[in-house]
Amino acid sequence: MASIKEVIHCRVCNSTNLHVFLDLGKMPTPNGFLEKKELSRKEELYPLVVANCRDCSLTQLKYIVNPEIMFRNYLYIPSVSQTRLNNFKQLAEDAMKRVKLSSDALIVDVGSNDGSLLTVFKNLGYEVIGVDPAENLVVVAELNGIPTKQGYFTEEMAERIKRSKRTASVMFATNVFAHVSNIKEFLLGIHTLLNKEGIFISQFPYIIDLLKENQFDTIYHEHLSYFSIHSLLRLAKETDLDIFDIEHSPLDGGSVKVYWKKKENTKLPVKTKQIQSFLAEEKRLGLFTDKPYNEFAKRVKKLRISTRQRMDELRKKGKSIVGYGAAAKGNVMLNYFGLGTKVFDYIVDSTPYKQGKYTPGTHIPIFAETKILETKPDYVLIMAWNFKDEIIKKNHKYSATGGKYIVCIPEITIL
Ligand code: JHZ
Ligand code: ZN
Repeated sequence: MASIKEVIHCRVCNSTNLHVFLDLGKMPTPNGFLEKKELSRKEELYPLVVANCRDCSLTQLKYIVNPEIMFRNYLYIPSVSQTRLNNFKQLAEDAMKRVKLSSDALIVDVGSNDGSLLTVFKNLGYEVIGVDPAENLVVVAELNGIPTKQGYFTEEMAERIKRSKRTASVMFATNVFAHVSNIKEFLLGIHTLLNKEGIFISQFPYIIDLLKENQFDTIYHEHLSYFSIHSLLRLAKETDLDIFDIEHSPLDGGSVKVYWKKKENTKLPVKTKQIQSFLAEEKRLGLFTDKPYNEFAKRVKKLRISTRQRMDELRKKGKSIVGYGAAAKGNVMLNYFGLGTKVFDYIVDSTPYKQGKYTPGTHIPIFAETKILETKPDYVLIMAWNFKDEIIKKNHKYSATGGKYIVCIPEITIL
């Protein structure tokens, strides 16, 4: 595959009626952190352009980057964020309430990263298997005691796991669905590997929250799709899977948990009322019209201007500013706003693999979190705004010495 491909047909309904509503410009991939020796090399930049399908309401990227460039060596891990680990624990408990697991039940996580979610099940004595394309993380997961298949989840991979083990009672894909180009094949794989009474839980940021809260920074090359429930149900229709429940969660600024089962499993009731209420809200907000997307784009452009102005003012007053959380979303914000080393002295991040590296495109150095108390900057801009509460709580000593926080989603605000 070439390094970049234009999307002409909607991933869900095949329509060509795609309406581009926001162009965030060309930028490096959001987890393309650099070593010091790489700083002088020219970075590869890719267009970041997003469109909504007028026929099925799927929001999607207009250009997709070859996944091998983004995922083979991956620096993001979930286990450094307690909020995310708590979510995994809740997801596991939720699954166990919904399916009665026998002692030989198999649990599969697709996009299993360092194995954090499966560890919950492993500690309860269940057999687990992870699937992940990142070679470096497969090594980490195996060291954590989580058997992991390296590669992308396809029907063929599902067959292989089924043949070597058995079918799965519970399957997960948390923050993975959006990353998959051939989503129909992915769901075929789920159908192949899931057992008759099993459930599949997918969790991902919800388009409604993204639009309402100006979360433009969750739009990046790794996220090919931004699902509405309408688009998801349309997708489900083409498979032998049913969506039987949907729940909203506050994670990552607003996510949905979507519960799937095999059509042949009639024991699990479909929560039609609950599903209908999501559909009604999407209709009410006009997701099939261009309006909410165009209005969002307008607000995002304004946010760019207001944030740059605010940062400029602070720097002119001689204030020091650092960033908190070298998140993928943080890199989108920095690149789109055009904020680099003139504004930020450094960024801190709890991920050991990111420390000592530099942010893609903007080349800001990344340090361990302890640096904040060592240098006591005037302002800390929380780029991982989805973990704002966890970060502020953990750094109470910084606030106690007069340090101030800034967030720029949904609006630029000094807390
Ligand atoms: P976080 C990644 O996005 C990429 P990112 C991916 N595409 C996706 O969808 C989401 O994850 C799920 C740091 N941190 O999780 C850790 C601290 O330093 O919002 C992370 O680098 N101290 C798979 O990268 C970053 O912030 C802390 O106390 O936007 C948060 O990144 C905490 C809580 C976090 O995902
Ligand atoms: Zn469509």
